[in-house]
Amino acid sequence: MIEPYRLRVDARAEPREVDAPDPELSWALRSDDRGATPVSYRVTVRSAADALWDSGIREGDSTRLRYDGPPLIPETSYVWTVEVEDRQGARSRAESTFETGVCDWSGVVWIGRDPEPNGAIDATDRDSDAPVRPTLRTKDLSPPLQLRRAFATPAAPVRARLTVTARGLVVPYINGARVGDDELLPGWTDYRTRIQYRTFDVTDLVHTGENVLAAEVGEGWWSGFVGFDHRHHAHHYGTAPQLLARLVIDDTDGGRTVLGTDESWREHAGRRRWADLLIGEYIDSTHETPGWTGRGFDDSGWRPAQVLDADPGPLIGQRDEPVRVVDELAPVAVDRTASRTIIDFGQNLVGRLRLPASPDHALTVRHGEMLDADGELYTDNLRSAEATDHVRSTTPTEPVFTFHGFRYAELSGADVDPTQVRAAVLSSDVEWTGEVTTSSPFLNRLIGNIRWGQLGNVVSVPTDCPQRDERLGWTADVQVFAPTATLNADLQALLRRWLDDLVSAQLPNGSVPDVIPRSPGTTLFDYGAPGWGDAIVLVPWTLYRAYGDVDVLRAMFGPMRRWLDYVAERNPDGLWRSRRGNDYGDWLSVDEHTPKEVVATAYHAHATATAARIAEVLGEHEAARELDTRAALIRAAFVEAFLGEKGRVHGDSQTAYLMTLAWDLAPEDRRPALFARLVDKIEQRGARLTTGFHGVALLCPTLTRFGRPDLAYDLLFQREFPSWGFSIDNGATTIWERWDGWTPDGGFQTPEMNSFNHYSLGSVGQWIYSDVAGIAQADDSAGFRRVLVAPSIDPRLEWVNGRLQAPHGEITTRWVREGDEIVLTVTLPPGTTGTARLGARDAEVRAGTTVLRALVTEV
Ligand code: RAM
Repeated sequence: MIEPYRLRVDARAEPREVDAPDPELSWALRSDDRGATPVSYRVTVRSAADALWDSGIREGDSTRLRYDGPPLIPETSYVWTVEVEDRQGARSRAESTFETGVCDWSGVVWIGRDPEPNGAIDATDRDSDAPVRPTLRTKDLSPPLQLRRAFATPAAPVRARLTVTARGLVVPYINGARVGDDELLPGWTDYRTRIQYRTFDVTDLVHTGENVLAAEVGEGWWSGFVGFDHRHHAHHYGTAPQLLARLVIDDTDGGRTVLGTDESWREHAGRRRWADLLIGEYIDSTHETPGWTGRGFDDSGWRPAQVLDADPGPLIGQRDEPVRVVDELAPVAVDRTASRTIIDFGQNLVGRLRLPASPDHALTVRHGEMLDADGELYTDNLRSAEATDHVRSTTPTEPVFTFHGFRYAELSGADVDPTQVRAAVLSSDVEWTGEVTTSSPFLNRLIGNIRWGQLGNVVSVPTDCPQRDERLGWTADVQVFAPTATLNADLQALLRRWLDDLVSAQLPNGSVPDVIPRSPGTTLFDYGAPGWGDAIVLVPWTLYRAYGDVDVLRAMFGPMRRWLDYVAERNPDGLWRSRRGNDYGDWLSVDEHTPKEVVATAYHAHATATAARIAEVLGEHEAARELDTRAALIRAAFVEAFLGEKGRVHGDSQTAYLMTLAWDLAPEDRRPALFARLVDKIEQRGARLTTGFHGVALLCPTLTRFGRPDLAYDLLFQREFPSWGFSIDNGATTIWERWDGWTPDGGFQTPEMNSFNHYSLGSVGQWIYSDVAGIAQADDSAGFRRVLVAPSIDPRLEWVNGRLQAPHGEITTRWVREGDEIVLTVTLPPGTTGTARLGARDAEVRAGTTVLRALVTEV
């Protein structure tokens, strides 16, 4: 029997905000039967009242289907089922739910604080005896809003839904209880083109009689500090935060009450005195308004909220998993002096502290990734991000409208028990789908560092770094890391939503900005750069490969062609010499420079060839031919301009050879000489790399592909500078931005740009899946439908275990030494087939478990 599981609607589990008319329903398969083969499937959708749609029995082993029934009704709960039949005729069914989003916003408006300072409370009050002195930046921040509205219901509801969002960040409450556990809601999108809303089931929170709907609202990305543009620090989208909420109560008689944000709400500042993503949060419970989120609170002294915008604007249902607290860490070490306590959490992480009460004095918490030579907190690399919280509180508490990237926290100003402090880890709460564990603790640490880098840099948006005044959606960073990230976790929904922002940001001339969401305050990054702008082609391709998502290719095909045309029209001879935007090159390489026209032209060839493959997948044969021809011309121009007679590429850097080989830029007969030169260059340095953001992703895969996996492993296990191992031996628990972020001789690299949590150089994670664990797929397979399990066996490893929750089901691999043999075990889900390879031995693999053995001497 084949069992469907992991039911998804538009790549999310049980979403409540589906606003597409034809959501995609998908499922994975599992079975205990070897060779289990699905032969048909059938999907049904029903609402409480009606059976709505029955796909009928469909032949085949597909695990996804678009809804194609009568129009879905907004704000309705649906149950859907999928039934799968195997070859023996056995059937198995699974069931899940989804709800449709809101399309009628009448009566609901954006509300916020009355900007006039003549109301009952001066919103910008600053207490003269405040325990915390405002800084140049914090002096202009206003306290987050506390907004509330009481209402009465004659009877307990049969169904109640709260839909909520903010221009800013919101924490909603009903009758004193926090609604849901989303953090940083509604996440960061290009708010000018889309603002996500969330819907919560609040049936159990609404009671008969008096009820209170309340919310705290902070500035967030909307009006707080974003990035580092010194001409435009804050107020990128608006000047003050706003709330939009809609509560729908269905009663037993079929009646429906709708109430939302309007002028009947009241507002008052409370214990959060200021809050900003980059600066930090100040909590002072002497300003507490106890009980304000619940019933029986007298808000007559509060002033009316102001309607700030009657137009709901570009609202969309939340597309991806929300940010949540996904982990909590306790201190691993504490260093106390008379003036301060430094807590070490043992892990560079992203989040904020959960603090014990400090009723009498304000506790000041500073955050840093490293300690300096004197054992003090190192914060120079945060640039203008103050990353400082202040808390005077009668109860244990934590900030909610800020986050920090840190391993160490320095406490001062109040005496609290540091062992009671916890670090709450924030991340987009996606499913972690992949893992590799090995017999090498060192390699496991590297894998862990890559994973922690992803956790901290996928907080609603895929960012470069989470700590300094940057935290932007740099396109190249995600472009190079996505092949790793999409195996580690299911990022399909998140990256698709991010790509929507990328398309919105594309300029009319086709150029693609360097950071997405595009910063509305600056045009600094609008001019697409090689490897950065190419994300418009390469990220969709990665999503297709990882998840079999053809729709993303369809949606992105037009925009990606506009980008390629933009480059091609300005560089008709194929060499990308003109209009390279900020032209970063092989960013942060060491000791070797790759000429920027080489990087640019190589990327242009690669992106154009990839677009040709995309066209082929989409059945756009003519476009595919045209793009193929173009790619061939660019390659020919590359060879002509940059390939020397003696197997040299212009620049003679590792990255120059890697791009030429990995992207098939040179004719086949010239590749052996190029590869020999690459190997030579690496070996001459004693198996050391020089690659930057772009070259590094190609290093181990290219060495393996052309026959030197041993050298790839040498680089992987290298401990001397520059290497991943060097950072680990110097205490790294995440991937550093730069190979030389810290060295024994030079100390810290320039504080101008020195993040210790940047995932880009962690792109080797993809190779660890494919070639260390053997979790890979055939070149023309997508969504791991046809696997190619061919791990490279290396003497430094005794065993390796791999797991991937692929879209169709779970794949596991294991190889282990047993005496003079290597034993490879591959387990596949129903419907998945492929090849396993051990040395010269190939075996067909299919659903269930296959074991392959070879002598160590043969592999
Ligand atoms: C840095 C970012 C990012 C990189 C750009 C070019 O500021 O941190 O990693 O893509 O520069």
